[in-house]
Formats: sequence, structure tokens, C-alpha cells
Amino acid sequence: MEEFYIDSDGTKLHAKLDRPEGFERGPLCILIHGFTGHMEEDHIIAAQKAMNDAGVAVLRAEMYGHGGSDGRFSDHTLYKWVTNALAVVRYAKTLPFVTELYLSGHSQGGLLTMLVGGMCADDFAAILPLSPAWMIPEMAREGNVLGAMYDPKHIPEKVVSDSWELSGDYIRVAQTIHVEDEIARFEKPVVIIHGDADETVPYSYAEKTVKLYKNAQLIPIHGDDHCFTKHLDQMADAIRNYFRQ
Ligand code: FER
Repeated sequence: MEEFYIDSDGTKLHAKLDRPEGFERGPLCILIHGFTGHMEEDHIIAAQKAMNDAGVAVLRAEMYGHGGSDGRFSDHTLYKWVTNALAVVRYAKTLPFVTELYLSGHSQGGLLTMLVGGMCADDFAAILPLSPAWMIPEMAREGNVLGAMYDPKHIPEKVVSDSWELSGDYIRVAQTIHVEDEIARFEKPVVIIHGDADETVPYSYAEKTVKLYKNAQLIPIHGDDHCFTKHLDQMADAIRNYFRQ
């Protein structure tokens, strides 16, 4: 494992690169955590190990206001995350050992994967959104962030829940994002992995996504929740099998 920082226009992004044993040249997957998440969460580590098992190097990176990266959580927005992810993609493209590039992310990181997949469609062989929270923009337009309600036409200074605080700018930014545009721009393979008992991001969103993409498959994890806490091994197997095939 190598640990370092990637510069994103002056914001330092904490990153770790794990290469499979004996790896000299080969594919690399960028892997991103979700909202309030970080790169050491069980489901992120399980995904990373499964990719490594299948001969894929993994670059985990933490986005603005999360983990060991710069920025305060309450100041993060999806535009900042998009800018960060573009910097990570740019960095990954300079690595001399990379043959093919993949992008994967969980939840808000899965939404990011869908956005950046469309924006950088030429760069990725495939993308793997895990429980992607792609309803965030739609819900932000309706006045709801993760169950915290507000008037969507008169955005408050901040939105506060028991466990986090977001600025009004998070909502302003989220309201402008139209994920369907970026879905339409990515025609290469998409592998969506989603627990069908997810209460944070309903499984119906995965069923909708798989229809909207030109070339997508949905791998359901039966009875599992948002972070795959019941069947982490099945989520890992799905990733391992995809890359081995
Ligand atoms: C929301 C619904 C789900 C939301 C975030 C999530 C910020 C999930 C995020 C994650 O787990 O990454 O409305 O708003």
C-alpha cells in the first residue's frame, strides 16, 4: 500500500494505492466512499480487496471534507467532489502501469461515479456504482436531504440533522444536477450493485438506472442494506467475478 495526497486545485486529497501481489502493469479502479464516509469503511475495504484479488490495482481517494482530506464536512458540495474526482482521474492517467481505468464509488460516491463516468466517458473501460444515491439532486429539488426537510425555493443558511450539518450551498449545487444527462453520455458497461433491502437509497432507483443506461447490469444483493452489512462477502464476490470474467 502507498499512501499520499493528490492535489485538487490546492485541496489536498488523501489517497491510498493498493496493487495486487506481483502486479507490474494492469487495470486500475478509482474507488470513492459516500456521504460522511471514508476509505477505511468495511464495504470500501471489501470492494478494494475483491478488486485486488481479481488483479486490479485500486486507488482509494477521500473527497473534500471527508476522511484525511482537506476541507470541512459542512462546506462540501457535489461540485467540489466532481472537481476532486476529476483531479484523481487526471492523476490516475499519469500512472505508467495503468492499462485500463475503472471508476467505482459507494452511495454519494456512486452518484459521483455516474456523473464523472458521463463527463469522462472516454477514460473508463467501465464504471461500478455501488448503492448509488443518484436521487440526491431530485430530492434536493423537492426540499429533502437525507430526511431533513426545508423549503426548496428558499434555501436556508444550513441544514442540520442529528449527525451532520450541511450548508445551503450543498443544496444549491445539488439542485442544479441532472444525472440523466450523464447517464446518457456513458455507453460502456455499467455494473450496479445494490442491496434490495436498502432503506437509505431505495432499490427501485437501481432498477430505474439499469434501464436508463445503454449497457448496464444490476447485481442485487438480496436482503442487504445500504452498506452491505449483512452480505459483504456477496458484494465482494460480485466485484471479484466481474473483474475476473
Ligand atoms: C440523501 C439521500 C441519501 C442524501 C444522501 C444520501 C445528502 C446518502 C448518501 C451516502 O450514504 O453517501 O438525500 O443527501
